Amino acid sequence: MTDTTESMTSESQSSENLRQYLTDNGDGHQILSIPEGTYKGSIPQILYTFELDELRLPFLKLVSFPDVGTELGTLTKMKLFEAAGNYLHRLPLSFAKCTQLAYLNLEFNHFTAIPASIFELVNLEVLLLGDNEIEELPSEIGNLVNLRVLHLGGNCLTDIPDELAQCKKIHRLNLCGKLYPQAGLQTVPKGVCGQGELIDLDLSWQSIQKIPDGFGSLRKLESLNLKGNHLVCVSVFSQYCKKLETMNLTGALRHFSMVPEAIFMLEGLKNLNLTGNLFTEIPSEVCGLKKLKKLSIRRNKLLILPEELFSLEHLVYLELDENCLETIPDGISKLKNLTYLNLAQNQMSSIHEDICNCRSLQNLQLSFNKLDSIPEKICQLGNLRYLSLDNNKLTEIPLLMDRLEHLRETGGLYLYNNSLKKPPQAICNQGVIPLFLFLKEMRISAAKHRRKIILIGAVRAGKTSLRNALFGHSQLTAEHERTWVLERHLWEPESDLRVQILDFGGHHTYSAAHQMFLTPEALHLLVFDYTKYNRDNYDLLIGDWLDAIIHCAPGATIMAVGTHADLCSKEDINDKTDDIIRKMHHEENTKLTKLKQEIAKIQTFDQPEARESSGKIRDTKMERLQEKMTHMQKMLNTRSLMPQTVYAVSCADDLTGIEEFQEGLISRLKESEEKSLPNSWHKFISEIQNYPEKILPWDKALDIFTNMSNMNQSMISLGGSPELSLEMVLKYLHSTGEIVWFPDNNKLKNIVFHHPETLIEMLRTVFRHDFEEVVNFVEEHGSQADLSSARFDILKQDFIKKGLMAYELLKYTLIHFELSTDTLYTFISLMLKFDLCYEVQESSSNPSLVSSPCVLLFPWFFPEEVPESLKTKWPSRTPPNTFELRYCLKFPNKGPPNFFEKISVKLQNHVSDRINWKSGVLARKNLSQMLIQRTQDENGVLIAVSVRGADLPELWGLIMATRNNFISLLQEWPFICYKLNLLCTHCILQGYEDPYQFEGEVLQTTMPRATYWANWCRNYEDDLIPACFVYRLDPDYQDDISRHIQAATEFLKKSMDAVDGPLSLLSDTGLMFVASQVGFEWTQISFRLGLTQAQIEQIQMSHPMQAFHQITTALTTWRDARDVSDDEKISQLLTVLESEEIGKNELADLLRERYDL
Ligand SMILES: Nc1nc2c(ncn2[C@@H]2O[C@H](COP(=O)(O)OP(=O)(O)OP(=O)(O)O)[C@@H](O)[C@H]2O)c(=O)[nH]1
Ligand SMILES: [Mg+2]
Repeated sequence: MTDTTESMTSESQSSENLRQYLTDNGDGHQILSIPEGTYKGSIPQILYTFELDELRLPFLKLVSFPDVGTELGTLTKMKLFEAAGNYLHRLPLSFAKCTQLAYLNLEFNHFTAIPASIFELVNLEVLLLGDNEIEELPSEIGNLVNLRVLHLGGNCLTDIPDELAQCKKIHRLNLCGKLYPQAGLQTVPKGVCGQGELIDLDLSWQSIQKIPDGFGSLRKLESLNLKGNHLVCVSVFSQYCKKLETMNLTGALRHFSMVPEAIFMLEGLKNLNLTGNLFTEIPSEVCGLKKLKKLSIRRNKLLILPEELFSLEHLVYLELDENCLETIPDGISKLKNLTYLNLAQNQMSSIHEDICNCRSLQNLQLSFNKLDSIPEKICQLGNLRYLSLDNNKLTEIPLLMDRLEHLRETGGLYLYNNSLKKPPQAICNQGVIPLFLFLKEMRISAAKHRRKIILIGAVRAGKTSLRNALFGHSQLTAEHERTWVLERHLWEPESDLRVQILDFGGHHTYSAAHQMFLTPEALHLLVFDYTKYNRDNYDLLIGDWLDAIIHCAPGATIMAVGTHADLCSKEDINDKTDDIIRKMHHEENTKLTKLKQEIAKIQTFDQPEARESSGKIRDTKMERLQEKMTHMQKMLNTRSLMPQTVYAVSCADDLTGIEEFQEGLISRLKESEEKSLPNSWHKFISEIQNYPEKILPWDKALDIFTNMSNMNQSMISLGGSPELSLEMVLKYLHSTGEIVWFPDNNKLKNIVFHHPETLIEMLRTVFRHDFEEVVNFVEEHGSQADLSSARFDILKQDFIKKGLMAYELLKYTLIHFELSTDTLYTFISLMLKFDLCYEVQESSSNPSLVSSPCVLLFPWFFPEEVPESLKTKWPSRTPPNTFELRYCLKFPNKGPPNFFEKISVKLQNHVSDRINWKSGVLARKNLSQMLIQRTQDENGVLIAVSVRGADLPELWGLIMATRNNFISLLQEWPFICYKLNLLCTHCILQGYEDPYQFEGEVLQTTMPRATYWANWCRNYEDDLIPACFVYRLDPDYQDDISRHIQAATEFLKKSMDAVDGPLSLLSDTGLMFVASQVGFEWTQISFRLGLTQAQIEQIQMSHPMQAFHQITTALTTWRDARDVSDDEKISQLLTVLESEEIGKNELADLLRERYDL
């Protein structure tokens, strides 16, 4: 290879090497950017043949440019040249040919003078020459009239030529001096003062003492750095620099002992750095800096801080380290936006608790002080990511420190070089994670107060948001986030207070499950939404929930909390609060009075005189009364005190009222006696919590209890025997919410929910609104539950549509819990105990369930719609030869919670063949039928119970059984207002619209002797009615029962006969009979009878889809509108029926025969 070819090859190779750094930004703009350190000292000459827009050659140790020779070749077309961090000290003259150059960066090189060629580059906009050794700025700088950014900082300039003022476009100018030797500018040069467009000026590390008047031209200045100067006068700033936002005066004010006031007049200032001066105090005028975000006063001699400092509400960053502060004044919590606070290296021996309210703090530096303690509440600073407390004199730290979750993530907790004993310094030195584990353990054993809080109230009341607020942060739940059954959270507001919070979902379907968890020992927070409250919905939002608490947890502590205070005016809140308190107390007083009256009433009954006349019946009655009285006396003795106040809070960002509420809450929680846990009990909790199964059988719990190695004998025999001692322990743990255990009977006692979440999860699995979508068949689980896919589908439909849950489906649904058969049955017993469901004894009406070992009915899942078959199974008129008895229970408001569902449950004992829907049950006993329906209107809730059949004693039996169920259920709510009426059977059988209503007491009274007929119906006093329509027919007490039945049968016959007279064709029943015989041709008939088309359409619209109703209405409308004699009406009807178009001759004949026409 010849020399030439060799050199050609190496040329093309180096060209290739260079080209790999070439990029084209798409629009033909060529950029060559050689990475730092790629070439050392020189670049291949081939570079000068490139045509580039941008050339970047940073930190390549270049000594000269171009490398060899003086020409730049085609490079002269470049617009940007950057060669920072090389060893350049000159540029070739030919550089002046780069006339298109707009950006030139030669920082960190070795220039001692600015190359002359640069002054020819009149298109330069950015010239960066910082950190060279330039000593002079020639007057030619004035040629560069397009300059916008000029950086000459870090050189050794002693003067700036006036010509600089010709560069009128400069907005960033850096003329900072060198730290060593301290340099040159004694004043702000004229050339600088003339820069009217200047926004950012750096004059740091010069020797400026005075600011000249000319400075006033810098009206656009936003940032000024005067660090390291020796100012003696600063008044001029506030006069001119109205736009100043950032000012650095580090070390520049050492001639002042106090921060000069003029600075505080810079109202627009956002960043101020006063570090490294000798200030001993900050004047109160600091409050003038209203927009300040960042303030650094490090390394001064500050002794105290003015309170006014804390009025700077925008402050985010505050550096006060390396001063002589001994304390910080009250009020720092006003700095709501503060994220960084540095107080390290001061003289503080304590810190004000108020700091714990600076909730935004992320970084708090307190090292190198003399702190011997820190406030417990520091643990509220939930946003803290760094907390340095090292090199102090701490002996203990708050036990709740681990609540500062972010410290766990960052590891940013510094505690070394203290004298820590609790926890030991050695543990603290291990790092955040081991320390936090240690703290948690320590707390569990040290907690003196263990309580359960129950958050209860209507759906969307704000319970979950309130819980979040208690945990120290506003976190409003989203619109769709509903609590599902319930959630449990551990809340430790103070280290010796351990609170389990149960947050209930307010949805109706879940409320049935609540009673499992309400206990008298718990503190109940009744939550409602102030914006939703009005005078008419007291019961819905408050009253009903109070009743539920008082019912399930008599004597419990109750506090009332209204949320959404941020959306209400003060007056509104006050008005509503007054109303609520008044109603709560009024209702409670009424109940108390009623209770006392009832007790007094029973006591008079109980007098010896009253006893004397007693027979057998009376004895039973007395017994019942006694029972009732005991119950009522117990109620009287265990009243919960009604809240005296309502806490109005906002859980939104402002968290108004939360602190006050929290204080009130904590003090209520601590009111109960201290219950610290004996060490061995604490060990027991840990042991059972480690038990790996989901449910802990009693036997196993007993095993653990008796075999604990360090359980001392006295503890085991505390209650007399290990079993009794264990019961004591478990009961206690249940009351604190740590476990769930129902010792009421031997069956339930068998399972301990050592993780209450398991029970919650199990309930959730069954009580889910999305059961249909979520629970699907999986072969593997199916075989474990003995369930085929086809059968699964059937059972699932039964559950979704009818609320019937077969044992196999329940087992399948709960398969993940791996429950033993016994445990599953115990869980069923538990649900039965709390009326969450009931067992269907006889499933013959549903052949698909016949083979199931047990079938449960969940009234909460009954279908909403009234079944289609009701109309035929229970026609609105009592059928012929049938008796009907009916009574109604009216509640002026809603009635007790879940009352209808419970009634539905109890009904199971008396009837079979049920059809259920949400507001009704149709059932059968032998040949008697029963219908119970719930309706609700503005007057309240009405529950109507009707029975139909031919066997009057059986009908009375059903009436009395259900009525007794009602009454015994209602005993649980002795204050509930209700009215029970028996409806007049005579009116019902006659089809009268508004049957007469007898007082409910008639059901308790025995029949007057030998009275078979009487005129007791006040609506029809002329009518004699059978006595057994009003008084119950009780075979036990009626020796002449057959005569009563005879009277009733006679009545039935008579009323049937009464129908069959000529005129009775025109009665409602008569016309109903006609209607039953007429079909779609009814409109024709009506038309011929004289009804207009409009009337017919109106009737159709008023009774859509109800043909029978439509026809009957049409016929009665005809009857009532015609002003002719009844005979004429009858004859008109017959004529129409027999007309050619209608041709209902057979019907006409039938009517003639039946009504004797
Ligand atoms: N503005 C405002 N909104 C709130 C406040 N408290 C709750 N909310 C909102 O009200 C709605 C209901 O709040 P939740 O906390 O979920 O209510 P809940 O009682 O837990 O509801 P359930 O769990 O469904 O019974 C949510 O949209 C919240 O964001 C409050 O104090 N102020
Ligand atoms: Mg909730």
